[in-house]
Amino acid sequence: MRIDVVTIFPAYLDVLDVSLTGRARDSGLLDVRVHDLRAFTHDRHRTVDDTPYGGGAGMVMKPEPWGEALDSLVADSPAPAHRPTLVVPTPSGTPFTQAVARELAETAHLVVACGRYEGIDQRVVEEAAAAYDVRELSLGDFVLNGGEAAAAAFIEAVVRLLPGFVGNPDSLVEESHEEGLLEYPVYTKPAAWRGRQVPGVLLSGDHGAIATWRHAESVRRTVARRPDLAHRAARVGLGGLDLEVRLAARADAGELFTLTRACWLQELWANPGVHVPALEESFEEAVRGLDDWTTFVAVAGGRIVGSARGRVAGDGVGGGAGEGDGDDGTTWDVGRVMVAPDLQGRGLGRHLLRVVEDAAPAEVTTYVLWTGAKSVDNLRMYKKAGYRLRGPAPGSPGAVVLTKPAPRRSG
Ligand code: 6GU
Repeated sequence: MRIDVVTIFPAYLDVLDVSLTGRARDSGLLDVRVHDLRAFTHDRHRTVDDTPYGGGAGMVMKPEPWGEALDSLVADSPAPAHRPTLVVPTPSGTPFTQAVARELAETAHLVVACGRYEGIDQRVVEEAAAAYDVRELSLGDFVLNGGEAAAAAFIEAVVRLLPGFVGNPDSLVEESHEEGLLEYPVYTKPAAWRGRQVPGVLLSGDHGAIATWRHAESVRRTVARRPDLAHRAARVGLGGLDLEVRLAARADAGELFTLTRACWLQELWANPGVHVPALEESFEEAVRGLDDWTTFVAVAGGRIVGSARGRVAGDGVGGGAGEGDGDDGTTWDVGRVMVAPDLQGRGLGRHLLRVVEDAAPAEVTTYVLWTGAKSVDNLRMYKKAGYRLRGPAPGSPGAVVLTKPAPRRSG
């Protein structure tokens, strides 16, 4: 792969000579050339900027040196049959993601145009589109003084994906963002350090248990740190349904409210006389519930067809579900495991239950939920999922409390 970087600070890109990028250069996998934009000026002061039309603060990079620089790099392209890709780092660009890095790693010739000041005259980008695939890309929601640091980051992310670059290709697959989840925490020897133990499951030699633990940790981290990523949750196929399970957003409140009514009215119809507190909930309370609980929804065919929610006992008004549930963070209240009446019996409730259990924080030792004492189908499903009857639900005649030990996640 050939990468040309154009900048007014060529020395800034000296970092590309060291570390892994440097090794890729030495091995011939990568040919990086850094060019000084001022070499494409013709005035005595080697001017690259001027005042903005329309007024405003700062200076704008002039189009002429950029035009000449980009023309010369097209003419010198190592793969003239293909359009090179022009990357323009800018805080107003589209987000640079692992998916973008993978696309860029497929191209034979990348040119990176590092702007300084308030940016580059927009006509440069428009004009370049005749010869280049142009990508205006941002590193994130913050502002750098120029594109050089971003260019170094883009290049490192792309180059490590080149075939033959990293010794162990597995280490590329399992990383943060490759599956839309953050990476699980990692540990090495010693097993005990300053009184801190490596999570026991990692020492067990049980590869299935280790994989389960790591996936649960990834989900938990993603939900806690990057709810925006958790929204893009996994697609699952269940009983012929093409489903997406994701975190609920406030915009889901109305549909979720309706689903709750549909499910609980059905329950009432099947078990006349059962007390169903969820039917008395106002829409306002339902919206507040979205703030107080970690709520997941299952979407199929554009409609919300199921949900489940969880929270640490004592986090919200009303506290834990059962007697003796402390507010010490070790109990995860599970609630509202619901499946649209027409889609019950396909394992969707069981799946949602697993998703919401997996979202519990590491300190949780017990899952707790309530259901109607006469809700036979619910009781069967919960028992199959490992829940055991603990007794009548305090203050709610006709309801029972079920608990299940959470898998050990640390210590
Ligand atoms: Cl790509 N460039 C600049 N100048 N600032 C940024 C950025 C890029 N990404 C985030 N901030």
